Amino acid sequence: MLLQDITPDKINDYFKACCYIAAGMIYLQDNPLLKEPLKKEHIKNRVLGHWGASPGLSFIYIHSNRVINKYNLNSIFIAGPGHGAPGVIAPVYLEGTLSEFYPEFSQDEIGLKNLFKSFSFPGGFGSHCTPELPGSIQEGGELGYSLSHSYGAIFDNKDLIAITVVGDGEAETGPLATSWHSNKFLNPVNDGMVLPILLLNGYKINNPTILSRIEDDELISLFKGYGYESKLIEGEEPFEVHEKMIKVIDYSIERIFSIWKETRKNKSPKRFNYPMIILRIPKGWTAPKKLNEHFIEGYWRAHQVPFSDAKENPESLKYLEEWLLSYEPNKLFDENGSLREDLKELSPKGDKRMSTNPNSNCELLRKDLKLPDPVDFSVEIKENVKTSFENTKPLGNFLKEVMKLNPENFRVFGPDETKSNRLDATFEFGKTWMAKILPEDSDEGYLSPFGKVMEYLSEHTIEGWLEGYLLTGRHGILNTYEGFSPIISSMVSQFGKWVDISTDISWRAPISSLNLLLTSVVWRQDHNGFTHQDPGFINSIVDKWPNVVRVYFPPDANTLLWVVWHSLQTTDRINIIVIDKQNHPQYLNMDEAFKHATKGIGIWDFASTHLDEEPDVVVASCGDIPTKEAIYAIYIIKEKFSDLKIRYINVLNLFTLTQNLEHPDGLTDREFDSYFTKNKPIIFNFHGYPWLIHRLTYRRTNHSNLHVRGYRENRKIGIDSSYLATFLKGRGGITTPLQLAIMNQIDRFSIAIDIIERVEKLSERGAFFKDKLKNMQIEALEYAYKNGVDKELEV
Ligand SMILES: Cc1ncc(C[n+]2csc(CCOP(=O)(O)OP(=O)(O)O)c2C)c(N)n1
Ligand SMILES: [Mg+2]
Repeated sequence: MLLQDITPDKINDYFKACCYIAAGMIYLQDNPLLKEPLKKEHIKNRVLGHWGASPGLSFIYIHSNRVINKYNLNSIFIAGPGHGAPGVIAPVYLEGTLSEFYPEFSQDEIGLKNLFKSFSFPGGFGSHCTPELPGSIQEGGELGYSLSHSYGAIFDNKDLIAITVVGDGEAETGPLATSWHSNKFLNPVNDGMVLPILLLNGYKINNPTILSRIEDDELISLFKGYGYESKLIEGEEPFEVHEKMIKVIDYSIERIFSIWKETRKNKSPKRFNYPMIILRIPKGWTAPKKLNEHFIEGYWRAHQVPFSDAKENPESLKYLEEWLLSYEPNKLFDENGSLREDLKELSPKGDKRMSTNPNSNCELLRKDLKLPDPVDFSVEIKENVKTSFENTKPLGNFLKEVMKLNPENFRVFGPDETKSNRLDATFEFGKTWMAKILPEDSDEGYLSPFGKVMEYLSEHTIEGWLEGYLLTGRHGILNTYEGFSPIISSMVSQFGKWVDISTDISWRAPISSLNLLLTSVVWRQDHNGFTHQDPGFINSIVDKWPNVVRVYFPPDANTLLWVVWHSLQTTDRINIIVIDKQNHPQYLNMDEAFKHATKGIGIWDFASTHLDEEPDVVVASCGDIPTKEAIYAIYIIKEKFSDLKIRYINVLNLFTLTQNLEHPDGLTDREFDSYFTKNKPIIFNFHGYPWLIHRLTYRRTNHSNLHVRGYRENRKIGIDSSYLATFLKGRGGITTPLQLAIMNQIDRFSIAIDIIERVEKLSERGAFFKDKLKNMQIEALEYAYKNGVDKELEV
């Protein structure tokens, strides 16, 4: 078909076909073409779905198809209001993709019937743009991430245009609000483009939206301030809106081309007011205006299912039938239920369809990373335990090399702490920045349109960017302060759900794993204090999808290198890596570190005694700082009680603690018993909240002898009546590292005291020494309060 033949008439017929299918999916289980009068048995037993967003989504999809054909675009479609899935599923079906992926949804009456029935039905399509929907890279279940996902998708993706529908309700969320500024990181020379389309349908579930109730000039000014040249289209009469949309979307695409032309010719990046469309149409457009006294079209009542009682109420059934017939299905589909031939021409063909664009299923695009040898970045362990190093520093050098080897498909993301987290070696490739640059900016790490480290103080936005980057076939790592990682906990959870479902879908290609480095940890918030102490992120993630989640606590710099090296090679996972950035003791050379990282758990000889004998006590730790304290405790104890048989176990892979039936990395009970014994006391020094270790191990044979120390929010439980109570002043403020450890009883003295108390043969014999340990604690605290720093302690 020639482009001039694509008239608003045809577009409107296609739109009607989409609306009919979207409504059919919500209501019908039979009689898909309404060839016979609508009866109650044709209505689903349970009508579910969201009508309100659907027409707007279909409308934008069809107009996107038009410009894909006209300009030969490489585009994907991102539906912010993903709950309007019927509005996306309908055009994806009509362009033939669903039938290719799922033969039961054939292009005929039976296929249509199957599609209608399967929607929001057990085992069928969900009510959002779930991973089962070809072309989707974001479900849109939890609102707020459409724009950050889109920007993530187009960074380093030169020709891609992500057509992104932002719901006007979605736009009220914090994550969406911060993501408009993503354009300050977009370099038109190397990056693709996002075309945001704000779907201003006026309502959320039950309320008007702010953006729909401010004046037009305020709205336009708002987006101008965000760096967009927005064009407002409005109307209720479809033909009129089609005509306006044709003009505005053509303008937007041509503007994108002119930006590309201007900047790419001489590789001269600059910032523009990027095109954006504001589409003010009624919510639930094309539905009946009113039912009895209630408004439907153009009101929040259109959000979900307007005639939800159609099965029981003959009057509603009649209205529903009238509504569905208003789309004239008999004129849109042929006798067999296939879309009219001349309308089929409107959709792009092959991989030009947004539903089969390779970026939305990155098998062909994703390339494994070229990785340097971690050994080249290792710390030399001159003297075990006494060698000290900043744990994350070598990782920075390693990542710098990863960037060098993979300039087009690897990025480092962080809110604003990449330097603070000691990863600033990566700044050699610059920090992405399209806003103003001042001479002094080059002082430490330079800002550049071509930079590869992405820092923006919105944990949500950078997380969204990374997710979008991964979903379109690339790789990355995000570093953040551990204490603020819970900000993105829900987002990571949504991503994990996506990945979990995707791994069950045969046609979905694996994506690179989401790697999160949590550093500046709870135990080292010397100058920030209580507000920066929160190891809770891992609690929110450990209960989820064992096939997806991994949690690593490398004890030192060399193990960290191996953990990251490994994580960057995995797919379809969320790798959480927790380690502090400060100077800490180093334990393992690269060979030992490799073995330890591979096993995930191990007995360390230098910290144990009587290695081939049954131990009197097991001391275990997980996390770099608790490991340091546990090892110091062992050194203190073994010097005093040389006959005591101590086994020290370091847990690097948290999930080794769970049973192998519950997590692929879990130890069998036999292995666990062999490490932790069936009946000896275990003193476990943990990085996070102690209950987590109990939860993971509650079924293990020796659980009743497991005593866990960990972070307790500095609560005084167990301490308030003890000798330490007098020292626990200023809980919310500044603490020295040892003081904080003592307050939570993960310090070397508390662990040594624990050992004495829990080992029967020491409990009485060790009383005097225990007393001395208490004195040492008191001295340490006195020293801290007096001098503001910890006393140098002899190990
Ligand atoms: C973060 C989040 N909060 C609340 C909800 C519940 N919810 C689902 S749809 C919706 C309204 C969305 O309105 P809008 O983005 O304008 O979409 P549309 O009007 O097109 O349906 C809300 C609040 C959600 N899905 N995600
Ligand atoms: Mg809305």
